[in-house]
Amino acid sequence: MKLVLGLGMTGLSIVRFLSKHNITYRLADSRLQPPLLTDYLSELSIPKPVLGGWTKALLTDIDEVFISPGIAQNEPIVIWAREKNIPITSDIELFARHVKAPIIGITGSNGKSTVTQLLGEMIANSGIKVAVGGNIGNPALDCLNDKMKYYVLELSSYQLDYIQHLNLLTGAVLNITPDHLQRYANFEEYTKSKLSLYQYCQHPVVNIDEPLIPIKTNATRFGINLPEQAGDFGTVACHGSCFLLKGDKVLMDTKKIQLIGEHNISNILCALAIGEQIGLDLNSMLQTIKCFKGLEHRLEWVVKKQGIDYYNDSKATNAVATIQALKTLSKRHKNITLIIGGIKKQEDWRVLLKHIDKNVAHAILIGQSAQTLANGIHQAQTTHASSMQEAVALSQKTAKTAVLLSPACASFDMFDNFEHRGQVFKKCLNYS
Ligand code: UMA
Ligand code: ADP
Repeated sequence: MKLVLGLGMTGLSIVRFLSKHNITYRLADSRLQPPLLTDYLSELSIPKPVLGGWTKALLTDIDEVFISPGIAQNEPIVIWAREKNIPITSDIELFARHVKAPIIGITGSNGKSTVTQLLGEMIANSGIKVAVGGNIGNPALDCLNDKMKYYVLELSSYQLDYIQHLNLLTGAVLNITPDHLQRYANFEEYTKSKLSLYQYCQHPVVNIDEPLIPIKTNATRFGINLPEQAGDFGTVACHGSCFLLKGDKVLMDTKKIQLIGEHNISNILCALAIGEQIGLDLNSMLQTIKCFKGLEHRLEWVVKKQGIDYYNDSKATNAVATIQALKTLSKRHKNITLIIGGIKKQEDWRVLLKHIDKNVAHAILIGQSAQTLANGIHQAQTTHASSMQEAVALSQKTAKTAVLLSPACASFDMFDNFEHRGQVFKKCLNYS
């Protein structure tokens, strides 16, 4: 019998799959009210899930554990299963055992969802059936469909940690900067987790701007600077404009791109490099890039009200993402009003604080980390707000040019998740 751990999105997708294939399972979640309990009970109902604290008895008669990514490797249940030599497998590996079409894997600390979505749209716009899933919010097993010719999967480090076997046609690690360090002994372990994606890749795609990524000789390469080799994707600045390049061939003026920021140019180059790997037509990919507006909650321009531009970057849950947002917007707006704060990750904020002092006129501080931020910000004015409503109202009174919600933090102290936080922000602006 299989043991399925976790009744969130992943757990539900696993039990749906097992039950469709008449594979018997036991389902357990350490929470008394797991988020998808009602969905499970209305869809499958038996076997009844085992809820609350885990015991060793859960492993009786189990030959394989399918684990949800939110469950850390140091949880006793994981240790007990390893002691009994019971294999622990992710939903991604189970998916890969059954899939018929090639898989493309995308990981990295920031930009995964943007690249996964853009690449998916590039493939779909070439008239090829493709499914986009994984950590982006659509469990891989729910995407399985024999009509698909490709799968583009966003893979988190949590998912990669529970994979032993996977065959990726191609894939990329976009970048590696501190994130989720509460789950790892140190940054080196987190880096190893991200780089493990390349163990499974037939045709690696690498970001030559990321020093932590070893450059393999058979890799397709991309980077912000002038390409070094004919097959590399890069850019060149010329007479005040910037152009996407493949080798020395000019592909497109970046003015035609709707996404903003150098980080998004890097994301676009990665999608182009992978698209090229799988033989997509360059012109068709460039057309998709021109039309791509980006995903909600990622440096998303929301509205202009009384001369002030409002941006929702709720998905910025670490310092690097907020730094990129400030770097990008400071080229368009002076004296930014920043709404920032939440649950701080285990990361160094010194560079972030410097960027705030340099580019922000007024920082409105929310959530658990408000006081830490207040202690570290010296040039910008700071005000505490106890809710998003209060933060937005304050921003409307004091903003000079632009208001940016870019929290640099996880959202769970005040919201269900980053989507909820972004939606509340937009609702406060009467825009949702
Ligand atoms: N949990 C328990 N007890 C359990 C099982 C889970 O307390 O028995 C807790 C976990 O510790 C975690 C939470 O429940 O805090 C959710 O974990 P989960 O593994 O049940 O999550 P799922 O609903 O299955 O969603 C997961 C991904 N979540 C995580 O990795 C935490 C989703 O990514 C992903 O979209 C989904 O699978 C489909 O593949 C979310 C995420 O935040 C968006 N990912 C992290 C990120 O992007 O930074 C890695
Ligand atoms: P992920 O899926 O890795 O979290 P997203 O595409 O959802 O990535 O973007 C998350 C946050 O990171 C957003 O604030 C976005 O503006 C920022 N971001 C996107 N791409 C990059 C990048 N290449 N480098 C740094 N930050 C990025």
